[in-house]
Amino acid sequence: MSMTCTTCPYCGVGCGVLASADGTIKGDPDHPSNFGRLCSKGSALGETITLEGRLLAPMVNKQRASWEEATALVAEKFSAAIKEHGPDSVAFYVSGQLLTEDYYVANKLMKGFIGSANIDTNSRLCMASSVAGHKRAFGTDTVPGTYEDFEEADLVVLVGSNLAWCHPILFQRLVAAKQARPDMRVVNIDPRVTATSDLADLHLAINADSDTALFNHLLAEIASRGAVDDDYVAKNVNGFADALAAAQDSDVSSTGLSAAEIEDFTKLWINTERVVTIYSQGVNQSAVGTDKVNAILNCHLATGRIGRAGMGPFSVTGQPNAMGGREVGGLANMLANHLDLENPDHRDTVQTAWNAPVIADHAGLKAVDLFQACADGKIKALWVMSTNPAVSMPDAANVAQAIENVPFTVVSDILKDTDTGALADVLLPAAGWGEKSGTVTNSERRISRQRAFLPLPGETRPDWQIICDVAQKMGFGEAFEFTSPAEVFAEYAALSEATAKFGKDFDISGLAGLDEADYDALKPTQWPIRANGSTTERFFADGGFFHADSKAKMLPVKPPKHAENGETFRLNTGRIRDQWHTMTRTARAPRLNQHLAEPFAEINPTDALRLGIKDATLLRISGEHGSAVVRAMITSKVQAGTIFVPMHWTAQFAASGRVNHAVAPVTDPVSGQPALKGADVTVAPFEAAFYAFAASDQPIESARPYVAKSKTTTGWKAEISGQRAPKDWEKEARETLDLDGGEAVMLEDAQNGIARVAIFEEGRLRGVYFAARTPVAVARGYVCDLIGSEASAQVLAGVPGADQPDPGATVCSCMNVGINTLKAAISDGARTVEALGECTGAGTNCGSCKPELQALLKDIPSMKVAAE
Ligand SMILES: Nc1nc2c(c(=O)[nH]1)N[C@H]1C(S)=C(S)[C@@H](COP(=O)(O)OP(=O)(O)OC[C@H]3O[C@@H](n4cnc5c(=O)[nH]c(N)nc54)[C@H](O)[C@@H]3O)O[C@H]1N2
Ligand SMILES: Nc1nc2c(c(=O)[nH]1)N[C@H]1C(S)=C(S)[C@@H](COP(=O)(O)OP(=O)(O)OC[C@H]3O[C@@H](n4cnc5c(=O)[nH]c(N)nc54)[C@H](O)[C@@H]3O)O[C@H]1N2
Ligand code: SF4
Ligand SMILES: [Mo]
Repeated sequence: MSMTCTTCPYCGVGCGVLASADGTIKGDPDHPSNFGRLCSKGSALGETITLEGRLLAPMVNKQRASWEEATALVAEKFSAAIKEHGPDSVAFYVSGQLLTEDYYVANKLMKGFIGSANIDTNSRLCMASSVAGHKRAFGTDTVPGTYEDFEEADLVVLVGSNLAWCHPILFQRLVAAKQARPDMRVVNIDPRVTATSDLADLHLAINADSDTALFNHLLAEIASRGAVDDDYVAKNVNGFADALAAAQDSDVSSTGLSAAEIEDFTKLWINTERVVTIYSQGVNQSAVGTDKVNAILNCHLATGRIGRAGMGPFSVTGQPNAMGGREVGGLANMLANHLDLENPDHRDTVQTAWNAPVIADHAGLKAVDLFQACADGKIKALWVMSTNPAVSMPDAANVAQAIENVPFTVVSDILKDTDTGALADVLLPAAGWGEKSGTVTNSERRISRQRAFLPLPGETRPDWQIICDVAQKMGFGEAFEFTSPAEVFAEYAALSEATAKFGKDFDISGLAGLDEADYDALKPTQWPIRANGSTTERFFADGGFFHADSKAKMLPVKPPKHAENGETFRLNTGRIRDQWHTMTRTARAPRLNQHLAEPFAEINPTDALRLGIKDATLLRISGEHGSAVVRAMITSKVQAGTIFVPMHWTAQFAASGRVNHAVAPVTDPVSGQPALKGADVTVAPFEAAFYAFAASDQPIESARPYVAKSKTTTGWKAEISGQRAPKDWEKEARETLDLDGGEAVMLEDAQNGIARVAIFEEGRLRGVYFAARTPVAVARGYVCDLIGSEASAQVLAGVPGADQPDPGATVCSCMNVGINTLKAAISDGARTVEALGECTGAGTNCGSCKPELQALLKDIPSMKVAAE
């Protein structure tokens, strides 16, 4: 079967993928992001392209409608709101997962034809502080370097980035570089120990939000130890003295680090010329995120370590097209092509190029304010595309209510049932990955093609086309008469020709005039691509910044005071290795549900002891506006007084585990980015009367207060808890498993609150239900594998017989290797990740679990070695 060359739809690494319609997926050996490798999520893409759960036709008020009816209604409602209440009464909330062509037309419609800048994106929750920090320092939103800089650096500092799980292929490139050059040093700055910390020579568990204090200290030491590049600063930088004064004035003790740790870091940084500082959401998602970004940029500017091989600050982007969205101007405070909304020349040029009736002349509402305006009744029509704000926004329960409060809401998604889609008046079926075509830009400014290799299912349409249909029905026909993504891209490149005169960093005028065939054949290309064919691989080595005087600006930044938590906890949130955001795609792949199958909180042993929380029991996290219930994972990886909870779970998979219910909508005053890593919460045990584990060949349903479901290769499984134990366990089991018929075999010890039910039909096991007063000990993988087979009542033992080993919780999802298998291999003498791979297969496919294998090797006291 022929393979189509496309790009992974998940993270901002932007890996090249070879895909075919039968679900075969391979890494593209020729793509400069990944050279053939894929991580666990990329490798499992073939399992996520099923049509199960897909939205295949437009729906109006939950009834099937034609495209004609649905788009006419959307156009009519938006036009009516604009006519009656003005252009700022409508809004689009879009996504860094849209393709550039989708994003371009959405932005054009809102800013140039509706005449409002009320188009904001989930990138506000993701990259806004980096964008704002870049603009303050460089005069524009530029990522100066390239991925090769990671490999060429002698020191890589990872700040607030769990690269091992969130940008796995970049992490693997870093691991390989460090293996090849063992002198390379890696520092990881994160309040928490993560899979990334394992690679680090130095892990700095700083207090939350004290990054500015640390980098200010570094700047002061750079100055006092004579490491300033005076020539570079004199020629290319403003604001040095003020920034230094602020740095000297700040107190590094708020980091909570020891003097020795601080000195190790300072010496390493100052004495290593080739240093790359990679940063991500631990920096951005904060009420002081923009200042943290500038504190980092200050150190690189003061030393002139920017834009040269192996040197520079590097903001790694989260979503596949976070960068493309920034380029087309998809944020409420930006104009297209890195131009400024406030600049009349910029506005004129864009308006003329678009031949637009109007052009927005003031910033629109940023995400948190946008949903507040929905709650306040100021937004009369809202269109959400390719994002799930009812889950991913802070204060999510109120955001859901705010969306309900909007008189007319449209949601474009690929799925029928999402938490946000449930609130929509109109649901529009979008074509998904593999079905649509366009471009995305990765973290290193590289534009790659996504290409279709599947037919459009049902009545789905690509997002750009849906937007153009509505624009045409609103009366903006000519400007939206595109018939292909290539035509959209051609116009975008032509706009770049018109805006090139402003001399901005972003320039793709060299791609103007690309025809369909050229577009189809477009190879991964880094911008700028200027009309004269020139490019800039790295920016700013010789200055050339984008402020009026071509100089960069160092900012005086003040760290926030470190507040002791007292009774409250600091709630840190983020990601796990095998799920993507609100799980609409990754949770369809059973192998991705094996790694961490339910919402949890990492909590420090001292806190757990104090609160009376035992491992694997449940705890409740309460914020000002709402709460969540998740599993306790007791570990000293998190500091006392803090907990870490993943962001992924939704009403579809674990309604109680929606962590954003407990996160307050506090934002950074400069960027408007929410402080998703720093909510104040209280933590208490959730008093469960019973814990249950269920597996069925049917979807599991339960109204109990804690239910976390996931798909398996044989059906579904769930973890369930309640505060009152049922009287009739068989009835409870049958309802939960959705199995009326067949024969139930039961084991009950009423006195100890233990009940085990297995349901058989025609000699096959259809479902099991294990309940106990304490967290149930069952070999989950083993039991799930038996569903649908001719198992015996022996299954009620919950563990395999002595002749069959229990592999334990999955560590390697590609090769399906469990922790017990790995531990056994280690006690049999495996001492390296490679040796573990040879005897168990773990880590030999995508390699995403290698950091965990490494951690296991470190953790387990080597009994064999002692015996030798
Ligand atoms: N598997 C997977 N990969 C993904 C995604 C996914 O959903 N799943 N999403 C993608 C997207 S959109 C994004 S934005 C990226 C995010 O990628 P990352 O930013 O790497 O991931 P996070 O887990 O959100 O947060 C990173 C770390 O910040 C730390 N942190 C919290 N507070 C602070 C602080 O005050 N200072 C410092 N220095 N660190 C702090 C947290 O402990 C956490 O380990 O991942 C992308 N890749
Ligand atoms: N507490 C906490 N909250 C967070 C974060 C955190 O670290 N902590 N991180 C934040 C960050 S960085 C981000 S990026 C956001 C992500 O949060 P969201 O963007 O809300 O999450 P996704 O699950 O990626 O949502 C994408 C939606 O688009 C749909 N979709 C997929 N493909 C297409 C398509 O081609 N067209 C259309 N129209 N729809 C499609 C999917 O089914 C899904 O419903 O979450 C933010 N929220
Ligand atoms: S690192 Fe993984 S998720 Fe990210 S683009 Fe590459 S294959 Fe996709
Ligand atoms: Mo993100």
